[in-house]
Amino acid sequence: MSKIIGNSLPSIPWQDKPEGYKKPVWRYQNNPIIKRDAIPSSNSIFNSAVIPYKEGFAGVFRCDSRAVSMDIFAGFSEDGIRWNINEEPITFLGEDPEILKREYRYDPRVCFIEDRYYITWCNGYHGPTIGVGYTFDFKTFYQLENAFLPYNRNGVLFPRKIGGKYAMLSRPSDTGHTPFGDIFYSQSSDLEYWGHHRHVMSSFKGDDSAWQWTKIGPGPIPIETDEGWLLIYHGVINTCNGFVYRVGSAILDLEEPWKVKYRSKYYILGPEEYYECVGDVPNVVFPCAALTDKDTGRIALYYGCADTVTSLAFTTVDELIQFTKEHTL
Ligand code: BMA
Repeated sequence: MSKIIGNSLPSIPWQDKPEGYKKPVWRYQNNPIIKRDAIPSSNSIFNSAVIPYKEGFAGVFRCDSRAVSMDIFAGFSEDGIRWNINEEPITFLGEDPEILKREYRYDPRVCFIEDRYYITWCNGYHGPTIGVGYTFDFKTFYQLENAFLPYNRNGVLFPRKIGGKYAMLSRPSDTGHTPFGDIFYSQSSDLEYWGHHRHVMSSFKGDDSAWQWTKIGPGPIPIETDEGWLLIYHGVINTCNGFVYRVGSAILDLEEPWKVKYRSKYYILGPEEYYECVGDVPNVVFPCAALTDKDTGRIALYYGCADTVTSLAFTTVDELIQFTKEHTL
């Protein structure tokens, strides 16, 4: 039995695995949980992050408007399934107006560290880079310096310091629909200056695991377990019909997370359902958050579908760690 090192969350959204179902991750029956027009201005709501907050849950949602402007919005839920998303985007307070200028914001992650909720996102600053902010209450938000120079996407914090430093995974990119991409690990003493960069893993060039051939990127905040950090990530293959985004799992060393212990050859979730295959960008599943309950080992995974709606899927720490170890590359 593998163990989650973390908090109890008896109110985690949950449905049991359907009888006879063989795969390690199963979908919520009433997907998608957030429709494309859940707020009046939105064209689509996807690639969003949630976290336990007070008696319920809070989240930061990527809502692309009907002008197709990309921004992030706070939202709240009692059960993690039915969400009330603010109709106005997040505005950040901060010391330097240069940093507060908004170009675009997308694909947020939310991570509780020590005493506050940190938000990272893909932030337009003369090209995509990693924006960093924090909040105590999901009402007032403060923005810090961008973590890196452009171009970078998918900044994902670890939920505690490692080796005395804050730690972040990210995926250096280009200005466009990047046709490459590996995951790197960076460290910081103050969440402002990032360095001591380490390579974690590359896309996989080979038909042993071709779904992650073109590029990969970190997904939810890594889950601490007694076997290592359980990393859920996205992997992309380029096809004659464009990119296809799927989800994979890896286990990273607890104290030196740039060392990959196991990495699954098979994807754990791919576009199969109608709402994953059809939308503004077809054939995309893109995970940005996972809730966990240490008592039961349950994991609830939130993922964007076809760049249009948001869905929920379930697994357990046992299922995923066993699957990743059994089918490691
Ligand atoms: C990536 C990001 C994601 C998006 C994906 C598929 O580059 O822009 O937000 O879900 O492409 O379009």
